[in-house]
Amino acid sequence: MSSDITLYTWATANGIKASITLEELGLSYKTEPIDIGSNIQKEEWFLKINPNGRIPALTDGSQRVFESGSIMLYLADKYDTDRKISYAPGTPEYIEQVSWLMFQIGGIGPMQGQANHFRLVAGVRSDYGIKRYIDETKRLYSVLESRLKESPYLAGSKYTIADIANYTWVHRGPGMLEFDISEFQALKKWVDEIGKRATVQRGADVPRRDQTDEQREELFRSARARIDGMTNSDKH
Ligand SMILES: N[C@@H](CCC(=O)N[C@@H](CS)C(=O)NCC(=O)O)C(=O)O
Repeated sequence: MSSDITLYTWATANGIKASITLEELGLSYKTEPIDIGSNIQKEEWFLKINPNGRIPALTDGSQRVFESGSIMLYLADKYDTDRKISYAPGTPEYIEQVSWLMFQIGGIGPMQGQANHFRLVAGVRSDYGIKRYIDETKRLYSVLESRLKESPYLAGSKYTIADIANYTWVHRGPGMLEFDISEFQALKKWVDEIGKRATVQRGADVPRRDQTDEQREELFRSARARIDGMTNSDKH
């Protein structure tokens, strides 16, 4: 379907939620790469699209949409008229879908984001911070595990934007944070299945970065080694 959509993004867990949703809906869109390492997201022109200075953000004609969760809801409400990846507003499944979407936005995103920060990018080593946020990430994964033991997808019998939002964080988490996803069997099955979708693979590669999985893993390994090489700075 043709559209007037421009997606401002970078291939991170939050960024690819938007591109995977666009791919699932078969919408055409322009991609504006925002290299967050160069702080383009803090430039004046970009703050007019997302006042929070983060990716992803989207414009659809004169409409701006920021926050990955609102982008997903916007696209589903406006373009998913066949209900391919969403439930209709007003149905019990819609509420379930929004609940699991918000679970990711308010739980997995911030907690796993802090775990990534302390384990891979912090300027100091805090064993307390590492443990606190990895433990909380795993607790949140156990909530997903319980749900996926009773339901094939988070909102019910259909794959929806709630699955996409949680998937983009879960598929990388264990590798970055060094824990075994096999601890969560139902979650592993769900991740493996979603990862096979061609739409997900296309959306996860927006904007295209010439980086293999091995190169990415090596970056994570050396980032962890840098933290491991520091002295723990927690005061007891
Ligand atoms: N709650 C926001 C979080 C967005 C976010 O944290 N984006 C990160 C990339 S995953 C970012 O732009 N980081 C750069 C920065 O903080 O300046 C959302 O879901 O869209």
